Formats: sequence, C-alpha cells, structure tokens
Amino acid sequence: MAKRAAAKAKTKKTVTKKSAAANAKGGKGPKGLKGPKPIDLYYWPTPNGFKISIMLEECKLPYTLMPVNIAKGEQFKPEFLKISPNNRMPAIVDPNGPGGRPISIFESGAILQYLGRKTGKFYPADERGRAEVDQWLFWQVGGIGPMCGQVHHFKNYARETIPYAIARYVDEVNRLYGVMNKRLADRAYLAGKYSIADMACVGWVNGWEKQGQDMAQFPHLKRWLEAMKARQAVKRGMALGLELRQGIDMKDPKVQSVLFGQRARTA
Ligand SMILES: N[C@@H](CCC(=O)N[C@@H](CS)C(=O)NCC(=O)O)C(=O)O
Repeated sequence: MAKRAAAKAKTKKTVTKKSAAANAKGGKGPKGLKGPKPIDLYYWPTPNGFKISIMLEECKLPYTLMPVNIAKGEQFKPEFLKISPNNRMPAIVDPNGPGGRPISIFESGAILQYLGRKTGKFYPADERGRAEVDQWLFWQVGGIGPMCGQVHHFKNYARETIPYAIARYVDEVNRLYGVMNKRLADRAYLAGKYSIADMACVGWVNGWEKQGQDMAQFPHLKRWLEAMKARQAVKRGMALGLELRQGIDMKDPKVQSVLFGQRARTA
C-alpha cells in the first residue's frame, strides 16, 4: 500500500537529490542493482524535516526528495495520508524495509530510531546507551520541538498579537534551553556521543533569535550549536530544499488558512 501511495505521489512532484550520498555504494539492491534503492523522503524544509535530511546525509543513505508543500495543503492529500495519517511531514518509505519489503514510517522520532537501527549509526545498540539517546530524543519530540513551534506561531506568524501566549512560550523555551545548556556543560553531545538526539534538536535551536532567546545566556548550548553547524552533513541536511520555500509568505491569508485555519478532517 505504501509503495502504491509513494508511486502516486511521485508522479506529482519529485526532485531527485544527487549528492555524494545518493551515489554511494551500499551493497546490492533486490534486483541485483548496485547500491540500495533510495528511500523516499516526504519533506518540507522546516526543523522537523531537517532531522531526517541530516540523518540520511550523515548515514550516506541514498534518498529521493518528495516535497510536501504544507503551505499549499499537500499534507492532506489522500495518497500522503496513507503514509502519514497525522497529515504531517516528515515521513519516509523505505523500499528495502524489514524482510526486503517496503515500509512507511511517520513521526520524526520513529524515523530516526528506524534509520539508526537500520544502519547501526548514531543510535547505540546497547540498552544503556540507547536509553540515554531515547530520553533526549523524546525530550525533543515532546518538549522543545512543540514549544519552539508555539513561539514561532505566536511571535512570528499569528495575525493577532497575544502577549500572554508569546510570554508563556518564550519563557518555556528559555527554560528548555537552560535544561539543554546544563546537560551540555560536561559532555560534547546530549547523550555523550553524537547521536540522533542531537540531530533532532539542531534545527530548532538554530532558530533561537526568532524564538526571542539570547544565546549569550547559554554558553554550552552555543558551543554545541556551533559544533553541530560545522558538520558537513548537518549543513547539507539543513540546506535541503530551502529554495522550495522561497516566496512563501507565512502571513498570506491563504497560507494561514491552510496551516492555522480550521483543520481538514482526515477521516
Ligand atoms: N511530531 C511530528 C511533528 C511534525 C510536524 O509538526 N510537521 C509540521 C511541519 S514542521 C507539518 O507537517 N505541519 C503541517 C500541518 O500542520 O498541517 C514529528 O516529529 O514528525
């Protein structure tokens, strides 16, 4: 089912990214082709999308970019909902899933864990190491991600200015930055070694100015952000598809009604 949905979506709008990663050799594909079949990456250039583009680049996994223009409402298309029933990107379809069959996955945390297990990279195999990564990954997905999202919404995009909402979310993000800063005081990365937990956070922390934060308050977090942004795969991951977003005005009433209006029913 996922395969059919992916094929349908492809006919609409496909951009193939030919990077060093896409050309990397990685064993034999199912039909004896050299290298694995690319993973379809359903994506829009936002901090949630960057998590997966960074991981794919870090692992040098070949992938095909499948843009999901969330400003136009492409996340509500029935073919996309078969892959991502929560009408949100990112999502992936891996043609070389478990048992050699395709698998589709939505939710960025689940995708990162899947890719970590698949490649054995950036996600430790031992239980103690894995639990360390999982804590910070879930902290990102359930904490700093949604809170930063609310700041961006109320501070930068909402047509109505609601000082209470702005202050509430700016303060909460400030608290979360403090938690991360403290964690990074005595280790280079969130779980000690560089991992999928760091990849999950970088796109969000990179937006600190728009979130009303002052990086001078968080020296360890600042050092971490600089180290993250110096990585070539992070640079490539956070540059992926930026051109697609050009010319989109988040204050345009049409865009606002798609993203922040009455939400489409998916059932
Ligand atoms: N918990 C989800 C969040 C994904 C998410 O919120 N994606 C946003 C873009 S950053 C989206 O697709 N929004 C479309 C919409 O709100 O309709 C994840 O981590 O994958």
